[in-house]
Amino acid sequence: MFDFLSFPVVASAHGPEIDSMTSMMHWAMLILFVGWGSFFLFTITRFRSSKNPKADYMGLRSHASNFVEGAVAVFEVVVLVGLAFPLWAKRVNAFPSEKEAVIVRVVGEQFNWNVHYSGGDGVFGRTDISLVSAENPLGLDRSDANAKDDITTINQLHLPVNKPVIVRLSSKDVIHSFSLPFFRVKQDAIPGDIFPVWFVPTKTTAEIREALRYTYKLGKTVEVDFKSDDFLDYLDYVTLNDIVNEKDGSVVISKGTRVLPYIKEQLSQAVTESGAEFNKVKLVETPIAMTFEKVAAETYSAKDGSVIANKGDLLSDALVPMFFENGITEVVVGLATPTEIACAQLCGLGHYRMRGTMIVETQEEFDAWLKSEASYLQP
Ligand SMILES: [Cu+2]
Repeated sequence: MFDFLSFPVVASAHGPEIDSMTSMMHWAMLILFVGWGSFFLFTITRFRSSKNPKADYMGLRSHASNFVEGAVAVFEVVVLVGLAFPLWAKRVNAFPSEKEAVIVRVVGEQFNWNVHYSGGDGVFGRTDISLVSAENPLGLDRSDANAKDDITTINQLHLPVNKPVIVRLSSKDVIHSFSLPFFRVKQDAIPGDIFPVWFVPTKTTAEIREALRYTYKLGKTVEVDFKSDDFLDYLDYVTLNDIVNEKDGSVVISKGTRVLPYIKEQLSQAVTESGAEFNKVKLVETPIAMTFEKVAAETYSAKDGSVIANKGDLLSDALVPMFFENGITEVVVGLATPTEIACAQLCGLGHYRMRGTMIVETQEEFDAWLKSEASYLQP
């Protein structure tokens, strides 16, 4: 069932329990589906009009169906009381002690996640709705003694691995939902209320990236003449040589550029402005997913030993000609930010871009990040 449902990598302490619960629920629903489906088929066959031309006003005489219904009800009570309630109670009651946990406030708004750390003193500073502005989205009162060392970010949540986290969740405007798929966390953020959520991340972002590696292949190459060929047929391609205006030798489109509609516009503009003529351009088929928000999962070097991309470097279309020229046609990549905060409530027109970056790192890396953030605070 796990494979069939293709759960994402699990990266929190309570995650496996949620997964087995989800899996069990699917088995239970499958049993109910097959059971009720068979019952339905049985009744429409057994009581079809050709065999029962006249309605029987007495109805059923046996009590078998009562037992079936009773059994289904008992089964559902067992699933709820025996499995679902205890697991849920564990999630909402067994909170870690605040001394051991990292406590962070997260406030959703259209369309950002505002993150608030209490800083060195461990006490959150005063916030006031009248202080909310574009520069101070949390309305933090910096004149309050407890607020002086507080760290706030927009869409940047850093957490240490293997340490309990308590997120105090709220919203400024509409209902959002704080969703961390790898950590099996999802909680609605409701304006005017604060909901605590807790979990223990057990994998770092780097480990999750390592667990999710994708291989992309460069495809066929084609030579295209801008004058006669329609560029829009080549949206999956990247240029392998510059497109040069042959009249004055200027480069209009440099190599390593994805063939997107704006290229056509740029070229047509050059034609109308100066009657430009262009050389033919060689293109290589390159999946968009290969270079979109991806990092190299291995180090790739050119034939002369120089590095094209180090492991962990962000990939771009500009690197594609270098891969191609050095005979690298298969590139293993990782997601640049596999761990994101997603908003799982349709919260408005900009809902799709309500993504926060979440970085789970070692305690040392986390401390270093807090320190570097604190260095921006004015004394
Ligand atoms: Cu939202």
